[in-house]
Amino acid sequence: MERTLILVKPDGVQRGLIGEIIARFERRGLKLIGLKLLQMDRALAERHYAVHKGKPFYEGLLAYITSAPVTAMVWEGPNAIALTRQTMGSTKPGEAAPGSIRADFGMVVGRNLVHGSDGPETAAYEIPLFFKESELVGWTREVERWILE
Ligand code: D4T
Repeated sequence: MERTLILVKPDGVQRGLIGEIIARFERRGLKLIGLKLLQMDRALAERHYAVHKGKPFYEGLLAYITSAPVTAMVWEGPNAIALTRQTMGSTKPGEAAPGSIRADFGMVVGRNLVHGSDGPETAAYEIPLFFKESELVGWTREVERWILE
């Protein structure tokens, strides 16, 4: 089963959209195995966004992601990374598909509400930044056979 790190970013938390965003992944059929609310500090933000260091939007991105709490989650399922990215929509809300989170709630790239790992290696790097293995819960979902074949 594939795992991915999803963040509800500070704008999503401030706007009261945590539940709405969780509901979309939950309804899709992904399984939640980790969840916490935290305030990211600069050190964690630098590690999380290390690949963007030096880009013109880097400092603004760090200021934004550390400006208020985020909700960190790990979701699990077959093809979880691609499915969650489809549910989130393209990075730029103006290019996101209607019905996606970023299209339905966002307007600009610097307030795009959610983060999701963009590949298995990224997920393997990002998940331990936010969760110890002991904080991830392996549980049996009774409706599994009605969601997965
Ligand atoms: P995240 O990492 O937030 O899920 O976004 P994506 O995976 O969809 O997009 P990304 O890594 O290319 O960008 C990371 C983060 O930087 C912000 N950003 C991006 C920005 O403020 N200005 C920009 O021009 C770009 C490309 C938004 C997401």
